[in-house]
Amino acid sequence: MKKALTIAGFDPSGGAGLQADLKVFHNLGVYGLSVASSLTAQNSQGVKDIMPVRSLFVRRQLTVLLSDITPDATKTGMLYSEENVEIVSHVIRKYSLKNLVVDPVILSSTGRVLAQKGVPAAIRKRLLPVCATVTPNIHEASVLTGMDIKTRRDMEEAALRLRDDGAEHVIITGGHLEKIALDVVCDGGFHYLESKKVCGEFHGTGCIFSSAITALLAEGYTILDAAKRAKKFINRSFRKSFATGKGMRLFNL
Ligand code: PXL
Repeated sequence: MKKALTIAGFDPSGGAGLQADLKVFHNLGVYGLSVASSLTAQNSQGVKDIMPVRSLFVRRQLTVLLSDITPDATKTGMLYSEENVEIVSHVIRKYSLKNLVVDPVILSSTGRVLAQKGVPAAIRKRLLPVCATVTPNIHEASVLTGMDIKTRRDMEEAALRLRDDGAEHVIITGGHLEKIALDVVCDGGFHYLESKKVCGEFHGTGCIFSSAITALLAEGYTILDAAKRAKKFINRSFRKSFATGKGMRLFNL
């Protein structure tokens, strides 16, 4: 059985973060391991509070787990503090973790800041050089690069800049050009994944996309095939989402 590890935030609504990642891993037939880098108080209407897990305890969770079990792929989600980015990057190098997917979580869908100020720069410096792919949405890619991304050409330029930081592949998601949801995959050249734009407010889309890629890498798919399959997975998931609270729709994976 292949194993995938998520290092991310705890979401009591189950729509994003660790809970969503574990559901995706299970759905795709991969055994899920998980390390909490932050706790949140949130519901379908948004994130109300955040408690970062102390970086030394993030390290402890990781080293105890990794001294026993080696994941076939790993993803990072909401790390929240610069210290957590540093510690996670250190452990990833120490254990030579392969197939690393970095989801640079910076803002929630409702606009709450999910990363302290130094986190974007720390992600670029510490995590991009060791990742197989980074999966920012347009907003995250704008914050990471300092660009104002509006067009397909801007997405390509941002992807090249993140590749210059050492990311083997860059996948920028959610370029809503007219009726199309466009993802740009960059491995030096460019590949375009297009699908119809889905209406509605969803919680956890980015987490689900990146954890699907992580599970598929654990199973041995290439990044491009994993991205194509993850896009299909998220489109199936939209159809299975439901409005159970007063706010955004949650994915019932
Ligand atoms: O979707 C970004 C995200 C990631 N991780 C956690 C979250 C959110 C958004 O709310 O709560 C834990």
